[in-house]
Amino acid sequence: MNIAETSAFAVGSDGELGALYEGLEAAELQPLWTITEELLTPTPRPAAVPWLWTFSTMKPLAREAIRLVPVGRGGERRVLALRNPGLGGRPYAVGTLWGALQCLGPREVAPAHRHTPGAVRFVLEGEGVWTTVDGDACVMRPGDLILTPSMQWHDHTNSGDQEMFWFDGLDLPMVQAMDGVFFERWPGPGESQPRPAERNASAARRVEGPRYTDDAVTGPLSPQPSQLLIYRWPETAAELERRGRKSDDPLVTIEYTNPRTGSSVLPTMACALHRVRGHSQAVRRAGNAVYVVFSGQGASVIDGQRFSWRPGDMFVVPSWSAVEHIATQADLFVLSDEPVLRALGIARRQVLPEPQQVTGEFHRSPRSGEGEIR
Ligand code: 1HN
Repeated sequence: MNIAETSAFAVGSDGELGALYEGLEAAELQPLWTITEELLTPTPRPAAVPWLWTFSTMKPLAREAIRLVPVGRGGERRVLALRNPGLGGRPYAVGTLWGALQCLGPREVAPAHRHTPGAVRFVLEGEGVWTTVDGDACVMRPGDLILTPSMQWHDHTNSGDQEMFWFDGLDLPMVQAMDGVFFERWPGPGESQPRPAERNASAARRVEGPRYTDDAVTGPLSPQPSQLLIYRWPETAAELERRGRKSDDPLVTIEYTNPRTGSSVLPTMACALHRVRGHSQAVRRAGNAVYVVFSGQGASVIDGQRFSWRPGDMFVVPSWSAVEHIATQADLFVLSDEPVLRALGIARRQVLPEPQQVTGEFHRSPRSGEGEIR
């Protein structure tokens, strides 16, 4: 350690200071005045970078994985994780959220397990799969949102002859950061939960309260996940239509809610749907988000870079990045960690007065596999 640099205000002799720093070093103590990394940044500086994964790249690879790699005990799931290039090889979409494309081939079953991280699934393509969540077989169709709250047993069964593709979002990086990961395999008999007599029980059960709200939920923060596990696309679409007719905003947003509490669907993660029909205002938010394009073509400008997208594409907006969306008509599913920021009392949003200057186009070169800005 360079004593001259660290002792600008020090009053002791070099010998005394040297002994102090040696003592601190030996005691595994680090004085704050020698920490060069900026700890208190004026605004968030996420390590994750804005990024986009196209469905046209992911789907053929997923199909090859279906052909070549069986799903079963060990891997447990056939999942292609969105690995943000800013995160040093960790398999996370952004610092706090896992995002992935999961697929199952005809007649495949992904075995039952449970874990402390909670999950959501947003279905992209195919039919014939149901996810059994604590004994409730939730049938999955495109546009549906299915919840797998923390520590509920879950397995996926493809009973049909189609391949099926869906987006998985988990709070795994957050739970990992809290050193709170627990995981258990289904003890049997069999690898999956018994086939339930009843299907979609959570949706059939009468649950009072609205299933959607405008962006964002203002209800009480709730540690309870939603007991409703399925939010069907036709209901979501009807809600978007209804709210869209009442406003001429280029962006219609609804947040899926826990009908019993009015809070986010899971304690750690919020799910929303953006209907883009024009050019939305640029906004920043504290907290990270993963976007999944459900329908339509368009583009998002993230911190000045333009990301063009089509159905099935997935992209990320790291904390405090400015984002605006442009489309004639498109539906974007959005997963965020905002409930945690709200619980901590540190949620923030800022609407920018002007659209951003576009300084580059995000382009992932298929040959080198490198993302580049053109
Ligand atoms: C998991 O359990 C699933 O159940 C998907 O489908 C993705 C990623 C990390 C850890 C557990 C699933 C997962 C996961």
